[in-house]
Amino acid sequence: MKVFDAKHIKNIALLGSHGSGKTSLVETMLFEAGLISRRGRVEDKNTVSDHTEIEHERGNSVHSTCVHTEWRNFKINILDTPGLDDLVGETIPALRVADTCVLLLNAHHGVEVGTDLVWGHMQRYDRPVILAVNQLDHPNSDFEGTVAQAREHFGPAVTLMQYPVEQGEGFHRIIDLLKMQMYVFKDDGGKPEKHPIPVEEKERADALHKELVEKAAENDEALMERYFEQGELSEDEMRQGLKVGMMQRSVFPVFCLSALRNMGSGRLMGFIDNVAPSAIEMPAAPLEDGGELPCRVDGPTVLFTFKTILEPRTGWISLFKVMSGELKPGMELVNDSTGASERIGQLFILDGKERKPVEALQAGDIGATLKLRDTATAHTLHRPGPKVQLRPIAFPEPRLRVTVKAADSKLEEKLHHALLEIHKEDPTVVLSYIRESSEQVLGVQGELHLNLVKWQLDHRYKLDAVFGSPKIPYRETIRRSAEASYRHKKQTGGAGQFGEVHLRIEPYQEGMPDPEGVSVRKKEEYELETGGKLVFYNCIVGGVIDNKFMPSILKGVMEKMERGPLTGSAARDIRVMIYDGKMHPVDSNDISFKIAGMMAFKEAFTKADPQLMEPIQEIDIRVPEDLMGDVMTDLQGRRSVIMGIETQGRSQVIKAHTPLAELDRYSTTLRSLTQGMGTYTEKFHSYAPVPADIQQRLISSHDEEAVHA
Ligand SMILES: Nc1nc2c(ncn2[C@@H]2O[C@H](COP(=O)(O)OP(=O)(O)OP(=O)(O)O)[C@@H](O)[C@H]2O)c(=O)[nH]1
Ligand SMILES: [Mg+2]
Repeated sequence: MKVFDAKHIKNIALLGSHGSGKTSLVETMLFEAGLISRRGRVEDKNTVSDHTEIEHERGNSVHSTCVHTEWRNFKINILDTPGLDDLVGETIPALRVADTCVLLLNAHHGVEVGTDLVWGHMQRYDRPVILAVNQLDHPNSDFEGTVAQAREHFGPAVTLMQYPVEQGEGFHRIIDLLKMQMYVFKDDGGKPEKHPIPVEEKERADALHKELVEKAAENDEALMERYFEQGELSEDEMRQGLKVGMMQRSVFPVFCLSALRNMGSGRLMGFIDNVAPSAIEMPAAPLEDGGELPCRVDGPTVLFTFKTILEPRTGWISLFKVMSGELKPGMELVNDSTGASERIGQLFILDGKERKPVEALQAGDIGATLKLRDTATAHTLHRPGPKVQLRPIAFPEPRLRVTVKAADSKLEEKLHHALLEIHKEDPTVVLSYIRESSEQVLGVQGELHLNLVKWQLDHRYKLDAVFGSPKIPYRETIRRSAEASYRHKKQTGGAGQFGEVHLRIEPYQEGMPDPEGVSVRKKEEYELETGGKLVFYNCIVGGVIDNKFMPSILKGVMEKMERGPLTGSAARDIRVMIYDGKMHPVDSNDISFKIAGMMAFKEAFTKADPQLMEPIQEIDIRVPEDLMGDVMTDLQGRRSVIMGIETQGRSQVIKAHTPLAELDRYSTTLRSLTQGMGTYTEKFHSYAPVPADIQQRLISSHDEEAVHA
């Protein structure tokens, strides 16, 4: 496999909504470059990029796949991303290592939900963008409509490089506004014939060419001057100006395609070669320590891993970008994230499922290696020596959380291990353990994503798992003070037990003065693991309870607070004053006073107007204006408090406070309410009292469960 020098390497990410034709375009680019002799089709399950079993089963991309093509002495590394929004965990790493984004627009759908959603992610990476309007052969193709929508969504940087002379069945001619030629394709596509622009297109082509020249000139003063002097720019001068414009993101060049009919990919690849920036032309990569790492061949060898794949027979495959220097097999590197030293064994480039060995990879290139000992995605590897750490990848927070356990509890360990492996491959599958409810919780991006995890567990790990909704971490507290006492007495043969505790409990607010009517001998404050505080006062006078039993009473109170009297949820923000009690010279011991403390607390709690508190989430929902009504109605049905609405671009962002208990699988509902247009983020905001009727329902169902446990 030839080693390409950094100047001749271009890294592109293919992005766009589901079904816009990215994988089909990859097939065409490989075929046009002569790297494959026959073009596969997604429907025939024989494309280079959609090569995994799940992709064949689903008929769409599930993973980001790395392939490369070669066009006129340039190597183009292509990252074919999945268009479905749930699979954003695959798209974001591709965005991170690509130097140019090629965003596909489907000519018969225009700018779709998926387009807008991926555009949102692209914005965070600030990469040059090429727009490719695909499916121009489709009967409902509407190039003008699509371009108009693109301008509405992405702004005036949208710049025509080409336009189709006709669309639909008859599509076979493209006017190129840089070269001012017409490309005429044969029915089966491939290499077009170049013709002069026909008379009937001349006026339009000239006008659009003029717009393009001005667009190219406006990014460079010298070019602008030359344009004013000559009224025209040469092709190379236009390319120069367009490159500057692309890197400044003031030019998003638009190309025409029919991936299915193999029309237009050659011109697109030519433009990528001549105009899109190579990695060494891109700004230096930011480091964690605030420094920068320029992409230079003569720099220190630094890799950034952006994908980790587990292959049954091979083991772990790490995909990386050479961020600086040169890489050769046998090199010893240090993983800056784990500290592990990693020896680079074989070096490959990946083309779908194929691995092609290479002798070396230069700065800017993308490659893979096997069996690294302790390296995962978004790790920095460098030569032993000073620390170099690139910024990690910011993966989105889960949008759907479910509990997961093995159907057969004997296989729990195996399930945990399997989920950790799935997480290593897809960092947006997040595993956590909730100690309070002893639940293993899986965080994913949505229902589809969850189904893919289920598919993996089933197909790859032969594991049957049970999924459910995580318990709501309610809290319990009190609204007024109450007193209670409890005598624990057991004197029926053997070691006796005796302990009597009298206590008062009160709601606790930060900064409140010490309690009245008792003499405080000792005060202890505890930050509770589950949130809030317990303030424990020893107000015993006359030694009625020996100090040595105080910790046991506290233990009893704390145990009862861990599993509160109402619904077994953790209690918080209570102060307890132990002000009286009784001991027995022989039978009093720690366990007696622990039980007496626990039971006295429980009794006082039920008399202190106990209140269940529920977690309130702060949610930001982004929806197109015309769909806001339905979303608002639905929110009101979820006991939400609308905190505000603001306009952001073409969307409305609703800010609301909603009980977590009302948000189970909300991402799914929001998708169906908004045909997939709506997205939302949520984070914990505060605790608030549960309404009385709901509190009653929760207490009864808890009691019910306790009866049947
Ligand atoms: N008519 C027409 N159909 C096309 C064209 N390109 C792709 N298709 C069809 O559109 C469907 C989706 O194509 P894919 O290449 O899988 O689209 P994708 O963007 O990779 O989809 P995801 O992987 O789900 O993101 C397939 O049935 C293709 O045959 C085109 O230029 N014209
Ligand atoms: Mg695809």
